[in-house]
Amino acid sequence: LAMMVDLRDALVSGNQLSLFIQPKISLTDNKVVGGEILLRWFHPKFGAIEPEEFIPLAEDAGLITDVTLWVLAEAVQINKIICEVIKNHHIAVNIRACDLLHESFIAQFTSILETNAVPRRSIYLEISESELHKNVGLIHLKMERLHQLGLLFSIDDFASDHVSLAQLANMPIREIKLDEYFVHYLDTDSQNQKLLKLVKSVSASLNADLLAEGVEDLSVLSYIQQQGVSKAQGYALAPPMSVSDYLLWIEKRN
Ligand code: G
Ligand code: G
Ligand code: MN
Ligand code: NA
Repeated sequence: LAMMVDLRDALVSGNQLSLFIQPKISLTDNKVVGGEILLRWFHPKFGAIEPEEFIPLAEDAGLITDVTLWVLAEAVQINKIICEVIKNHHIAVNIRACDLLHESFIAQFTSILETNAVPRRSIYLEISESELHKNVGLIHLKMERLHQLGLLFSIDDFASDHVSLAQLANMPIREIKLDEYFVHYLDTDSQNQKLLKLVKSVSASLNADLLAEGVEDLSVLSYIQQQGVSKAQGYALAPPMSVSDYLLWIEKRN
C-alpha cells in the first residue's frame, strides 16, 4: 500500500520516473526505424523497481492510465528530438487492456497528440497478445476508434499465448512482435522454426511487419534475417538506453 502512495507521488512529481528506449532495427537495410519506450522507476529508498513489479501495482492502484498518458506525453517530446536525426523514426509505447477500456483514455491521448502536433503514424501502441482476451469485443472497438484517428497497433509477446486468428484478422495491426522466449533458441529449435513459418504467413496476410524481440545472439540474428523477419530488437543489437545515450548511439552508428 505504501508503494502505491509512492507511485502516485512519483507520477505527480515526475522526477523518479524516466523513459528508456530500445531501438527496433530493420533487417532489410540495417536502419533504426523506431524505438520501444520502456519506463523506469527509481525509488528514493528502494532504488530501481522493475516495470514487472510496478506496472501491476499501478493497475491495482487504478493509476495505470495516468502512467500510460504520462509516458505518451513524454515519449512524443522525445521523438521530436530523435526525428531531427532519423526522419520518420517511430516510438512504440506499451499500453494495457485497461487503458483501452478506460473511459477517457482516447480523449486524453488525442489531446496530447493535438497539443504536440504529432504525426499519428509515428506512434505504435504495443499491446500484449495476452491482454487482448480481456473483453475482446470492447478492446476491438477501441482499437478501431484509434485506428480511425490514424493510430496502429503492435501485438507484443506474440506466440506466448493463444490469441485467436479470427480476432487478429479484424484488428488494425501494423506489427507483430515475436515473444523473446520464442526467439531465444530460434537458430536451433526446429519446433519454433516450423512455427515461425506459420507466424510469417499470418503477419503477411495481416499486412503487418514481423519483429523478433529478445535477439541476444548473432546466430539468431542471422537466422531470422535469412527467414525474412523484417525487424529485430534485442541485446545483440542494442540494450534499452537513456534518451541521451540513445541519441549518442545513433550518432555513432550513422
Ligand atoms: O525492460 P523492461 O524490464 O522494461 O520491461 C518489462 C516489461 O514491462 C515489458 O513487458 C514492458 O512491456 C513493460 N513496460 C515497460 N515500460 C512500460 C510502460 O511504460 N507501460 C506499460 N504498460 N508497460 C511497460
Ligand atoms: O514489452 P516487452 O515485454 O516486450 O518488453 C521488452 C522487455 O525485454 C524489456 O524488459 C526489455 O528490457 C527486455 N529486453 C530487451 N532486449 C532483450 C534481450 O535481448 N533479451 C532479453 N531477455 N530481454 C530483452
Ligand atoms: Mn513491449
Ligand atoms: Na514483448
